[in-house]
Amino acid sequence: MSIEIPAGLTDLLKGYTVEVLRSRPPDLVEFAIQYFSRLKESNTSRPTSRPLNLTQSQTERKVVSFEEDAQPSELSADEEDDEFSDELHFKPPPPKFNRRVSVCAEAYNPDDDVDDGNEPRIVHPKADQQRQRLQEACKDILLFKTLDPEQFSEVLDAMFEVLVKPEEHIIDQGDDGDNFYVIERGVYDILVKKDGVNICVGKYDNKGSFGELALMYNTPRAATIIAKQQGALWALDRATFHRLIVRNNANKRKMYEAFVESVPLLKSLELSERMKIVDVLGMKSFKDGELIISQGDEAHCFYIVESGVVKIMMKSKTKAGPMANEEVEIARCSRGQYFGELALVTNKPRAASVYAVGETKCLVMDVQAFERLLGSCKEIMKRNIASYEEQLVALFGSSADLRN
Ligand code: 1OR
Ligand code: 1OR
Repeated sequence: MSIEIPAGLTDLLKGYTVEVLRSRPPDLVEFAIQYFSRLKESNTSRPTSRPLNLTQSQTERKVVSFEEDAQPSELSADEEDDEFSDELHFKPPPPKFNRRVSVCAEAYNPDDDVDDGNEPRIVHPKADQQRQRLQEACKDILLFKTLDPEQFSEVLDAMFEVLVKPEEHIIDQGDDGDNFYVIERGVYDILVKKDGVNICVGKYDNKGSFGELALMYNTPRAATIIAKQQGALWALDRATFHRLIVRNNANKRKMYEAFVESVPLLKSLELSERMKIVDVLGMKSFKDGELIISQGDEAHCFYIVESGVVKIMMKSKTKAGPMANEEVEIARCSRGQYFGELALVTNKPRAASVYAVGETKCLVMDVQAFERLLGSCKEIMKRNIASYEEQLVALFGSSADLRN
């Protein structure tokens, strides 16, 4: 007896499987309901009966993969049909599902998650100029700092450009996570619901990244992100973020667990809180004499010295005479000590400059992570800041005006 496979069944299941591999949904059944409902909607509005690629018609935002001078990249129907067996995929961006599906709030343990080397690679081809812009936008992204060059290149390959309009919601609190975003340009408000009301708790101003938490911990989006003007973002799909960034966190935790435990400032935190800090930390190396913080600059990061030494230098802006603007060394920090907190706590420009003394490595945290994760350490920082004031007077006399 032969069983006839209905026409279209293979394609149908293949399309669904590809979407599952790409989006790694926490609930396969709920995802299937969404996928096939959309397929049905799409088939009633489209004449073609090709298997649905959710991204072709469903993305709400304008996604730009190529500039006018980009190389042609359209796939032939055959190539597209072949995508399941191919190692390298040229894909349109993944969908944004607006409806919440159930979310597993279990703590993610990167140690349990091993790369079998068989997962598909997603590539959005880019023109040279476009890739340069992408590289520029990603050069200071802390989450990418611990990737090796090959992994970083894979991340860049997989990213796709998203143009946004004023008041557009990039992320809504409570949704499932689809992408991680790096800002190329634009201002974005961060809103968090308190007693049912959205409160603006911060903003991104033409730099930074967001959307990592839901993808890292498989939790609903923790905040709403709204574009305040026209802007451009680079998005990284959930599956690639998972494969390259989340898996890398297992190594990061192993490397930094003991060190972070030894940092006096972080002593009062639970182990799980310290691990969350490690997950979002970046590591930066500085050469002897390199400027790490410049007095008067706007502040974006907080630092902990991992190895080497930094010196803190301050200059007076108001002192007249030959000593005006001359930098004076006021302190040094070594392994386990932190700096760069003052401007973040006081919301003022950097009060001093900081330079590396010899080869120095620092752990770096962005201001949003600082606010989110170090709230309970702020009292300790504030006590130390009070002692800066006393030392300021002791070092320069009560009339010294070294602040900006
Ligand atoms: P996500 O995937 O949860 C929303 O989607 C994103 O907003 C989140 O990842 C972070 O990247 C970003 N609390 C939570 N998420 C924040 C916060 C934040 N700031 C930015 N995001 N807080 C504000 C800190 C200035 C704490 C609010 C209590
Ligand atoms: P920031 O964000 O202002 C410069 O960037 C950093 O230098 C500052 O945070 C502190 O982390 C660090 N006064 C001001 N900043 C200090 C001081 C300081 N010591 C370290 N920083 N002191 C008083 C100056 C006479 C303390 C001197 C021991």
